Amino acid sequence: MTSEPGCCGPRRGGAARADPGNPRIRAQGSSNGMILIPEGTYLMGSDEGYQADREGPVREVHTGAFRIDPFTVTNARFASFVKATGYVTEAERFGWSFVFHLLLSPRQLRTADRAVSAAPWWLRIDGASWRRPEGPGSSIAARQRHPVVHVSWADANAYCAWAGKRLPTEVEWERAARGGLEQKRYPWGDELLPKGRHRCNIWQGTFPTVNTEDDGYLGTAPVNAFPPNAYGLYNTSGNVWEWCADAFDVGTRVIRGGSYLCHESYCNRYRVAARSGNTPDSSTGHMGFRCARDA
Ligand SMILES: [Ca+2]
Repeated sequence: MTSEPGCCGPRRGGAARADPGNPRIRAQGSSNGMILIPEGTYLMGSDEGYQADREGPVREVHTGAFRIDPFTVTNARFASFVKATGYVTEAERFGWSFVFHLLLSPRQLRTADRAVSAAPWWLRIDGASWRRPEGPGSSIAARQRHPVVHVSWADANAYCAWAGKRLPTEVEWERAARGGLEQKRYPWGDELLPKGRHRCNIWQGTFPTVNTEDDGYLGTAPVNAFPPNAYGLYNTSGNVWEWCADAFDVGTRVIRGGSYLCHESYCNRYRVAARSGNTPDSSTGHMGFRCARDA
C-alpha cells in the first residue's frame, strides 16, 4: 500500500491571485433539516491507517450538542448562495482547478498540465470551477443534487457564513460520521460490503486507470445516494472529501471522509477514522463540505 502526497488532495502551490473583492456576506438560513447530535463522548481515531496521518491513539473525546447537515452542500444550494451574494470562488479567481484524468476528454488529456509529479492523474484544468467541473464545455446541469466541488476552505466558510452555519470541527465530524457506533471502520459497521452491497462511492478496479464502477459511479454521486448512517448522515465515507474547521498541519486544514478516488489498495481513507489535509486555497473535483451549527 502506498500513500503519495498528491493522492488525497493535490495542492495549489502558492501562486498569487487577484484581490478577492467579494461582497460582505449577510447571514441567513435556518437549522431546518439539520441533525441534532446531543452532548456526549465517543472513542475517536483508530490504531490503523498511515502513521503520518495521526489517526491514533484511540481516545475518548467530548463534544457539546451541535447540529449537522445530513448531506454535503449540493450544486443547487451553492448556486443559490452565488446568486444571492455574487460570490466568486477561489478556483474562478485563480482561473483553474484540479480534475481527475478519467473525467477529461482525449483533447484535454493531450494539452493539460500534469501538475502533480507524484500523482500524474491530477490535471490542472484552465476554466475548471464549481460551475464547470471538468472545465470549459462541462456543466452541472445534470448534477444539481451532486456535491459542489472545486471549492476551497475559504469558499466553504463563505457559504457557511451566508447560511448562518459553520464548518464542523473534526471532533464533531467524526462523531456524526460514526452514527453512534463504537470503533467501527465504516459508518455502518466493519464490513465494506455488507450482504455484498455497496454502501458508498469509492473506486473499484485498478487505481488510477480502470474503474469498473461497481458502485454505480466514476465521479461524484448524488448527495443522497446510498443509505444514511444511524444518525441520518449520508456519504460520510467516499464521494467527496469534506473540509473541516481545524488545522491539519502548519498551513493546511483537515479534510475527512475520502472520495470516489479511494481504493483499498492505494488510499483507504474512506474509513471513518481516516484523515488528511490540504492547503486552504486548494480546490479539486473531489473536495466539498457539509455545514454544522451550534445547537
Ligand atoms: Ca465509484
